[in-house]
Amino acid sequence: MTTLSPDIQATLEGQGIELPSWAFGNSGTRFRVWTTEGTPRDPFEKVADAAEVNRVTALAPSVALHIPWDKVDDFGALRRHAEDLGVTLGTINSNTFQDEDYKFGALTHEDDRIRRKAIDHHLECIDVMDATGSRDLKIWLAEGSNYPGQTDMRARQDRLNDSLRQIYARLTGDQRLVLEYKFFEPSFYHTDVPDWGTSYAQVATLGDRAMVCLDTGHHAPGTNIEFIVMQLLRLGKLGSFDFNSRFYADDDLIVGAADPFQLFRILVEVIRGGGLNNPDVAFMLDQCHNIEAKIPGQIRSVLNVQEMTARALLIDQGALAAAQSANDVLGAQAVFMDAFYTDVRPALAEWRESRGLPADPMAAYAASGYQERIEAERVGGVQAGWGA
Ligand code: AOS
Ligand code: ZN
Ligand code: ZN
Repeated sequence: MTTLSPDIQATLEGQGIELPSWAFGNSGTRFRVWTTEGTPRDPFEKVADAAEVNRVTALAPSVALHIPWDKVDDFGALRRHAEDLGVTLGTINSNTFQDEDYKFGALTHEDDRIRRKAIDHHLECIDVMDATGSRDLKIWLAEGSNYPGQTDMRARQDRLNDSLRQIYARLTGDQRLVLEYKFFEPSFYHTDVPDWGTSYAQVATLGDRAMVCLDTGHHAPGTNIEFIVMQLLRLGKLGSFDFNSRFYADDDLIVGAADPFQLFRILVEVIRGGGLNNPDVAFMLDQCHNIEAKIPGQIRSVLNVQEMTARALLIDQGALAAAQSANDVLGAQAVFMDAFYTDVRPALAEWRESRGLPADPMAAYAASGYQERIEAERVGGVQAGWGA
């Protein structure tokens, strides 16, 4: 059996993956939102479910919130509730995609009233961050256009920059702004932040506490995502990941399910570029569990990240560097693939047990009775956000 060296164990011990509150709500596609028994009825129950993932894995110490989906009267109470359950409240995600006013843009809108409203929403999100103790404000913008000639793309970049500057100016202490890019959807001709270059160009004008968020589902098929990871880490501008996997578009499926090798390659660059415990980078999931059980779906997801991280840490870096310097193409590739093909699951199970955790977190959750309890207790759970 493969063993994990004390160095690898120490690195893995520091690993933390933030869970999205919306992963615990009902979700679906534009055709149908499916319901699941036991779905949380409010943000307190979403946080409780996230804490359950952490209880059996010790891998998920924080929960990201989405405003207004997770709006509560007393964010201090939500924070205490999270802390009582052994987790913290993490990234605050803004929402400018469900209001009629934003049909033609929000932070880029030509109409000052609407742009002001969108900026104010972000300022409110920072108020929430003050109450929750969150570090990051994550901005994903659903704006753009559907037809060539429809809009002045350049003027929109200028308005976006002005809006972001106003939001950035409200941050205090170690708070940060992370700007997520996506090359399509809901707009199909252009989006205002389509790629890492645009996100970088925008945040670079703001200051050190403005960073890029990379969602693994937001690239054209065939894109070398690990190259982007490398470049952003090299530039000191990778602020966060939204991990998920995709077959076709922004599928938001379980990370590592569609292409485990891509996840491995990304984690190799994370390790190369400053390490897994790099304080600049927040590792988050951005997933929805349309048809599978939600809490086990999140457990499976964080375990997938842990397994691929362990494999990436197993690369014989000395042998790889030697092969690379010698331009030994096949030798270098063999070293790389040896690590990828190593089954680390038995070693991870043993290591978990040595730390007082369940060897098999999926089985431990299934045996815990938690699922049966929430199915009995919760009636009328809410969907992840759409229409909520
Ligand atoms: C949208 O495609 C993005 O991935 C965002 O991160 C979004 O806010 C999140 O998926 C919740 O809807
Ligand atoms: Zn995302
Ligand atoms: Zn997305």
